[in-house]
Amino acid sequence: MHRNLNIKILAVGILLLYLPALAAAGKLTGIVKVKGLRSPANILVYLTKTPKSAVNIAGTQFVMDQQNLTFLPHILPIPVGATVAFPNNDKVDHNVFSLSRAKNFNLGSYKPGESKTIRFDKPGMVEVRCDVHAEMLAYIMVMKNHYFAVTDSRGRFEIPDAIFLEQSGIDGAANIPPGKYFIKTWHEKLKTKKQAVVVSNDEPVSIQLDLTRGTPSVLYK
Ligand SMILES: [Cu+2]
Repeated sequence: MHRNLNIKILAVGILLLYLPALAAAGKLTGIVKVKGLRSPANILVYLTKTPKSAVNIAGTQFVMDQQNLTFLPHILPIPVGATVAFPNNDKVDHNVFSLSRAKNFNLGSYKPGESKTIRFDKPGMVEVRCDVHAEMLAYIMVMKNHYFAVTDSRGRFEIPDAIFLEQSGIDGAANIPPGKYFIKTWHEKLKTKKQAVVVSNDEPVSIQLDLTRGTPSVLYK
């Protein structure tokens, strides 16, 4: 009887020891440092050469808002096949369009309070502009998997970005399976950084990426 109890306590103890590691496994966190740019925010960080990700995009709701002659957010990563709404929450008409190879579209001019949607069916970078306001510019990054994040105001990121995915209608997105991948960055004014990264089941992975000004390379080769 006593012996059984002891074994049980031992088992629970071992489980508790391992739980923190299990919870963090398959998560990749890090920080991006930039030279020659005021802020390390709005940098896309993503993994390539991953197994196919199986996120359900049926109920997703991604939004590229228009407020005060600005697209919000500035950079919006979405899984390939997802739809993006472009609500006009401004006081003037806008005409959203793109000439990008991954998606060439023109929503035409539409009024405050109206919204239009577009489905993005090819991976790649989509430069979004407004035909009325030349200063309006944003990027929709159509991603091959859900292992991506956009840096916050301090340059921090976590892949996958569970909060962003959940807010966008993707529940229970899987963490990164153990393996060796490439981590890459994309920002319109920063040289793309690409480095190998190993994700294991044993411990969380944390890395620092140092970026300099320059022209980014394409999202996928
Ligand atoms: Cu506009």
